[in-house]
Order: sequence, then C-alpha cells, then structure tokens
Amino acid sequence: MFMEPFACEVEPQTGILRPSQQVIRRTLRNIGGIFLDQEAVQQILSTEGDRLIYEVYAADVPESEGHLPYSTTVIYPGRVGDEYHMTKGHYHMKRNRAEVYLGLSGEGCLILQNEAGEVRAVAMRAGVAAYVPPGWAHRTANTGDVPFVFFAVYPGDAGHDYGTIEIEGFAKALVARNGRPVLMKNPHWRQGGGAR
Ligand code: M6P
Ligand code: ZN
Repeated sequence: MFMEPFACEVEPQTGILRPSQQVIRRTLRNIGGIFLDQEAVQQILSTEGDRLIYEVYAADVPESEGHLPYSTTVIYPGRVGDEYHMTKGHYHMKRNRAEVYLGLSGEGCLILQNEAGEVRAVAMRAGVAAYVPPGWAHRTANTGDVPFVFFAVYPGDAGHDYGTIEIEGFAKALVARNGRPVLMKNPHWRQGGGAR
C-alpha cells in the first residue's frame, strides 16, 4: 500500500522533468479557441502552419486524495495577435483546492479569475513562488522572449475543470501594449457563459 519514495530531475531552462509519466503538448491547432483574435489564429495556421504553444511534464504521482502531483510547464515565447502564448487554464473540480507555482526560468504572468469574474495577475520569473488560493481559475502566459518554465504542485484530488473556462473564457486577456503586458477587458466575456 505504501508507495516507494522517489525523486525527479528538473532542468530549469528546458523544463524537462525525468522521469516523467506524461508529456502534454498543446499546439495552436488544439487550443486556438482560447485566444481573443481568431483572425490571427487563422492567419498563423494558414501561413506558418501549426505552432507548439506549451508542454507539461508530469511526475508519476497518482491524482488522488493524499497525494501531491507535481509537474513542469514550458510555455514557448510568442503571441497570437497581441495576446501572449498561454495555457488553457482551469478551475479545480473541487473548488476548495489550492496550488503552488514556482518560476524556474524566463518570465511570465499567472492570471487568476474567481467565480465573481474578478481577475488578478501575478508576475513570475525564476525564484518567484506564487499561490493559487482555493476558488480561483488559473492560467499562465509567457511575457518574455525565451521559454517560460515553472513548477507546479497541487492536491491529488483537485481535478481539472476545463469546461467552465472553455465556455466562459477569462474576463480579461493579457496583451502586449508598447511591448509591456497589460490586462485588457475581453469584449466577448459575460458572466455565466457565452464567451465564444
Ligand atoms: C501546471 C499545473 C497543471 C496544468 C498545467 C497546464 O503544470 O497547473 O495541473 O495541467 O499547468 O495548464 P492547463 O492544464 O490549464 O493547460
Ligand atoms: Zn490547477
């Protein structure tokens, strides 16, 4: 019944975690719908083809109560229109479950939203440990020119609720204005659904 203790190696620059149980690769074709500027998505796909947005390496830890699954996420630099490359984002299925992120390299931003539609942004870089309190949906964006890598750990029974964000989106988008990241109102957003 006891699991054997183990350790993984983490490369801060590439985010590679060894051994890792699964590597998730999300490309523009898979997750293009999360970006505000759908014309830009189509333009990129038809001129450049598909583009790798981010990867997740997960340690072999059960997603069940009592465990603490951990992973690294590597978001490649770039924008879609004015919006920075970012993760899909999710609430925890169990809303009262929190999460910790530790920046390992590059620069990014943790974007959080609660069910009242309030949005917060937390700047991240190597050495910054950010806290996702219970009840906040979370996504991360790369605001720099090199891969943004961070480490995450969360309760095993938290669960990923992607559906709510897929339907509603975030109330604000992180866009570049004069080369700086700024939160902008999402014109398609309305509370309770129907972002797009
Ligand atoms: C972090 C953790 C993971 C999450 C990943 C990518 O590593 O929060 O649980 O899967 O980021 O984010 P998303 O699943 O929203 O695409
Ligand atoms: Zn999470």
